[in-house]
Amino acid sequence: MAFELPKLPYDYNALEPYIDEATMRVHHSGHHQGYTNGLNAAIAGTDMENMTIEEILATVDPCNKAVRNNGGGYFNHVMYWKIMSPNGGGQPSDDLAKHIDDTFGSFDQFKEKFTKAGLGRFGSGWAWLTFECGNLRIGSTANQDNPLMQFADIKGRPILGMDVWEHAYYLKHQNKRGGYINDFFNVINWEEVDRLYHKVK
Ligand code: MN3
Repeated sequence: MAFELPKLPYDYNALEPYIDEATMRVHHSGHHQGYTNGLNAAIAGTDMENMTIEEILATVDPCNKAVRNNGGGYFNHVMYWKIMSPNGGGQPSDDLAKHIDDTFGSFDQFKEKFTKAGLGRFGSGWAWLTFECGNLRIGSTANQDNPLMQFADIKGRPILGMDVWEHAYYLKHQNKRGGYINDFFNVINWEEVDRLYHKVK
């Protein structure tokens, strides 16, 4: 069964002024559609047609660049749209908030470390917050790799992913990735992050 580009859970302009409409439009209808098409083409006629995207990523051969890049791109962006919201921002609550405080010291220290992970990824990639074996971890991956892949730079179940490709911010922020990351924090949908946290706990 072919993978489909999911509809955005809000309008293209809904994350203004933090994420601009033009970026959202080309990012979703252009880039994400491209990964979706590329994934479907790459798995056509293989056993992967009957697998979930999580199963595909957990077993993909690192040298299978078509599935690695397009499958990663498909999954990463499905998560990205969901973990942003026009009603986002603020901070997590309850046990996730406590877990973040216990692990990183405070929410501000978490934000600082997550920001560093995004700024420190040279070229294109993603910053991640993962949860596995009771531990929260921050890290980053190159290109469209993600923590479900066996060979990723950070492992675990992703519960928050931030796109740091230039296509995610260049129209509004040009070369200022830090400005985008700051804006991203104003739209993080902590309810969804919390759902993913409890789903894998
Ligand atoms: Mn992207």
